[in-house]
Amino acid sequence: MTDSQFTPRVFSGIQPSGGLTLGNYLGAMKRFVDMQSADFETIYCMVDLHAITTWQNPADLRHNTRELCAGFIAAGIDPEQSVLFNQSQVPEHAQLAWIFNCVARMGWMQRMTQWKDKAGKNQQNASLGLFAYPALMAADILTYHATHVPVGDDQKQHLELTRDIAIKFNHDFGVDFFPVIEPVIEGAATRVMSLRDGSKKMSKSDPSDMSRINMTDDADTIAKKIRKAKTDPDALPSEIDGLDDRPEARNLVNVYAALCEQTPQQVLAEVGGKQFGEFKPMLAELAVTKLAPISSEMARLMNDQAEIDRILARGADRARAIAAPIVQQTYEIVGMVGAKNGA
Ligand code: AQP
Repeated sequence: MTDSQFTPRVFSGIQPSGGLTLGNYLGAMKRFVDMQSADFETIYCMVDLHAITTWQNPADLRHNTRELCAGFIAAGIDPEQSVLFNQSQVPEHAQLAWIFNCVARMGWMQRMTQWKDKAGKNQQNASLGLFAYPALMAADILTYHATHVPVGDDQKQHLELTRDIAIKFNHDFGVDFFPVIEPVIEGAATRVMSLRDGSKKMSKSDPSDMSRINMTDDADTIAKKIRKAKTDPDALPSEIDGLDDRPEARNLVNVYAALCEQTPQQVLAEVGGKQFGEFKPMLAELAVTKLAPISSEMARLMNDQAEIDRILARGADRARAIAAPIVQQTYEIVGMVGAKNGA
């Protein structure tokens, strides 16, 4: 299979499982905006079917889906240029996920670290959907024959599994039908860590609100969270090597670098030798400058939820126009009988 067989096409998604965090923004959404201006067709999705793999209050799910849509647009996604929609409005995702449930192997799923982390010690009580999550993710991507998938570092293993599913499907059915995707994991903040524990990822579902910066936090809250962020007593180093074994310091430097679009080394050249008492206010000011326009635009967009729903419905129509023929062809390859399924 040659790469040129497939149109360069970007797909990625974010779960409406809570408010957007700085981790989602720097690891994913900011990258989505960058790719929109490049030479790609871009498709971005609020993955609500993924969100319900853990319990979601229905009213919260509706609110979070609309707020996430507002976040995409406020961050710079143009719903005319990109296809922007929520997953459940395009049934082809779930249809292809079932086929992939029958391609993926139990052993592959059991190795997934996200499954182990989220199910924890209570795997018997976790939902079957949480276990099958990566097959749905593969379907999200491959139902558009996407070639490039920008994500944070935590999703790397799921993208490798997507490649394995595409390769096994193509091999089992003797076709060159699904592309073998390229993960795009780039930037200074591919894994933003918790502000309370430098060994844990910043996450919307962390029980501690102090562990994360939410895109809807006001300036005082952002400044307070950064002031209280866990650090160590030493001054910042001038060289990257000086961040070894200092996960909290590394995290704050990476966040600063990603926000001002520099490398961590460039940041250290500027701030090396400073104590956290001096660096934290610099970081807070930068974060507020970059995030405040996004959060105020999100609030403005949330005043017209009917317009958000129209954007999502229109995006879903455009998405289905791409996805439906690909799922139809998949059914034909697999041997499903139906009026539209060929011989
Ligand atoms: N801390 C992070 N640093 C960098 N990137 C991150 N992403 C998430 N957290 C960080 C990236 O954001 C995209 C969307 O993630 P998701 O919402 O689908 O699920 P997640 O990775 O499980 O994110 P959360 O915030 O931790 O959600 P919950 O708490 O619901 O599980 C992905 O590209 C992800 O890499």
